[in-house]
Amino acid sequence: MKNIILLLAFFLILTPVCSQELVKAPEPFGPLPTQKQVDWHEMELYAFVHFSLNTFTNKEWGYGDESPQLFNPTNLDARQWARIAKEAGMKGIILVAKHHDGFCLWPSAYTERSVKNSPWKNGKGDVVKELAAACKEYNLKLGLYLSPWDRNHAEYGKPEYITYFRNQLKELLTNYGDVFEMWFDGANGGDGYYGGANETRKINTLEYYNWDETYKLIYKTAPKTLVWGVGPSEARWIGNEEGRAGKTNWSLLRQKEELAGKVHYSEFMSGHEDGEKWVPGEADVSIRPGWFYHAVEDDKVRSLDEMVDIYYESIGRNANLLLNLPVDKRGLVHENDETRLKELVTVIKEDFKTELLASSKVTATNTRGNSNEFAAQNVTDGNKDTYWATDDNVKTASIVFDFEKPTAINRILLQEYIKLGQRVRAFSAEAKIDGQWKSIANETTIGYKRILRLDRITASALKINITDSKANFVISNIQAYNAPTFVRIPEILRDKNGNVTIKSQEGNSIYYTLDGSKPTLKSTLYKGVFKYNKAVQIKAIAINKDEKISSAITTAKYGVSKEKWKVVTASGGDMNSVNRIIDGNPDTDWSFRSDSNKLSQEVVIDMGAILKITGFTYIPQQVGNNLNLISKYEFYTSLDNIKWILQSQGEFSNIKNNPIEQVKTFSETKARYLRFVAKSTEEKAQTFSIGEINVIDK
Ligand code: FUL
Repeated sequence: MKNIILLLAFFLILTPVCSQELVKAPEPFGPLPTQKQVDWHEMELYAFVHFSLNTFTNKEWGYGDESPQLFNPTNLDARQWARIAKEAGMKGIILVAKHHDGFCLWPSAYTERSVKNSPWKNGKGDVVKELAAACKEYNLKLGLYLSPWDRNHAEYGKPEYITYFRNQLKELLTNYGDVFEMWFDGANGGDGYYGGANETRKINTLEYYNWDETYKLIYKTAPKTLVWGVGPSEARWIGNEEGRAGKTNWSLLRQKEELAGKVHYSEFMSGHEDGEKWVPGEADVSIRPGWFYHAVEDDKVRSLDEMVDIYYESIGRNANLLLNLPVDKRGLVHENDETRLKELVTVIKEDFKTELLASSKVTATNTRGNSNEFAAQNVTDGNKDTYWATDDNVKTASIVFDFEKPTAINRILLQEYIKLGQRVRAFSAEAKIDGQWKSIANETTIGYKRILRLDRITASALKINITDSKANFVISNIQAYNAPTFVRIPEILRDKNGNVTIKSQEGNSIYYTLDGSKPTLKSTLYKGVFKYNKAVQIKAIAINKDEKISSAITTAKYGVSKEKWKVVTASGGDMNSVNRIIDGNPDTDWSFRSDSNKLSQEVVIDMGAILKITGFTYIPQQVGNNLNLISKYEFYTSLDNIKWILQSQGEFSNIKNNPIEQVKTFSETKARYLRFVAKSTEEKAQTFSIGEINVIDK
């Protein structure tokens, strides 16, 4: 008997050991993430804070000559920023410690251009230190942005500046605890103050900074820091400032080619399937049009619809989301931004409230060595370290989730086990509806995380087919949800003549108000285009009658309509289409070519009546590839088209990366004629374009 027990014990111990030895884990495939990068992927969402002299000068890019005396927040509270980030489920905050104008938010030992020469806390303050403490208190990670381009520094462009830059890096990486991400922006070289030289300095980004050396210094000083942006970085820009990744998104990049200047940034949205290095995408976007706070944007915080789309098109497409919350002159995140962020979080929480696959019966057409260790059930066990894997060379397979009863679904979430590489090239989804399999999605990459937003279907089973993969594949997680119906906000458009159109998804009813009050079911029902050519604030909601739910509110503010506006003269271009710049539709544009001898080009507009105005806006071309953006401008007004007063001049900063409506304000003035002069273009090209010109007349 004793022998039998011993024998049994022997088999019991040996059996699992043997089966483990029989079925080996899949071999890693292709470039792999480092543990630092895996941890970074898992952060998913974190905040960006742009706050500097620009906040006080109302600029997006400072020229470099602004006085540090202007930096004077009345109520700076980094704990408020941290609280808001934490409550939104963010995992960290990246602070712009130095932007392109060279002003430092910490009292750097290497320059006088910092908080120490500002009135804030009598020059004794340190914003980086306050944020580091707040992050610690709220259990958030701290990241820092140090602009390589410095429009103030006298030696920018010379080797001495590189020493200065590296000294500052060392300060930031040694004095404030761990820095999870170091952010190096790509804007480099151009005109600036440069210690009083007031000139244009061009540099070759890849050569000038000697990034290899700079990176060595970073890793020696702070090995836990992940470096983003220019140089041989560990994470890449997503190629736009709208927070959107490509549907196909590889975490790989041909970085060698990129460093040789052979990769266009538009390729960053999708990465490179054959990239030799793991360089995942980070989607950055501001919750408002600009990166820095501008009071005129208080009512231009991105709509909830847009924020939800951004979430799904960044985190839902294998990218991290770096969401900017500009800090205002008080030193606080504005209430409107906080409200919108809370609304976003509420929607996302509701969307992912109840997971539906964990209780289903899971089967797969192939399981690596038929082993439990790699079984299909691992994708629903809630453990990120277990996975479903297929046999070597099995690059296509299906996994089926059978429900106990028909289940409504409109979201599917998938994750590859990225520690072994990113492999899946294509997958599809099918739902069993009334006994028939019906295709509901055909997609490409998965990566760390992919989320599909689908029309709601009610199915007795769900099937995911991996239809193309670089190698056998390794899936760690598959989930499904039934998110509440999201009624999209209506779109309000008003043309030149004051004709208002309000659009919504099919089947919804629209209600609107014209007096600034909140629209409800009792407000006016929209029945079709109506004319309203006076200054007005239109608010509208869409209501889904079947489900009795409404959208968020759309607000559109207009001055007097452009009914009487005419383009009087333009110095070039097609005069037949010039009215596109005043047709109320930013998506239609007009462009004109300048001849090489004449760099300034202008348009003169007659508003048909004298108006009191406090500013103008330029909407660049919105549709197309080469947007022919204007970078420097002058704006004049006149009562008689003879005597002109210069009201505003300067640059449209950052217009290339963020081609949004450019708002320029000035003191109230009476005007009938407007003269907009384009002094230069972003690409130094000869072609200029304008989507729309507006005035601020309220
Ligand atoms: C850009 C910069 O030029 C902007 O000012 C901003 O900091 C943004 C995040 O990156 O390229």
